[in-house]
Amino acid sequence: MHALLLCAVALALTLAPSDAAVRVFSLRANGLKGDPAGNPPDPFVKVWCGSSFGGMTEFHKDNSNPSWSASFYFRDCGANDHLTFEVWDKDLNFDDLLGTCVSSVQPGLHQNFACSLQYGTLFYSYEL
Ligand SMILES: [Ca+2]
Ligand SMILES: [Ca+2]
Repeated sequence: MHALLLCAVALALTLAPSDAAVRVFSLRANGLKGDPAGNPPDPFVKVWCGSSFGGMTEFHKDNSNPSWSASFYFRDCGANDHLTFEVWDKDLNFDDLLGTCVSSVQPGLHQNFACSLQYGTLFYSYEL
């Protein structure tokens, strides 16, 4: 019984948001550029908070205006750490980097944060 209770408490502590945890969600972009032949890109995004790599979104085929469903949770990332996004075009051999966005994490909920790329705009939301 006690062991079960301890497990439940440990789980609750693990899942509870803390002061140093960042959740990134609602990634989307518009106006992304594909190849010179005019084909749209197959975009996906890689996400970091500080030095922690959070992983990458799914990619969307032939889509200059994607909305990604993936969200990211950084357990040990807090105010003034850098959120970094790399937007990539998936290709057969070598993916192309379409742009990079870096911002400094601030407390609170931030929705539809916009970052201009060379071609197009990346939008994301995050909460600290
Ligand atoms: Ca390409
Ligand atoms: Ca491609």
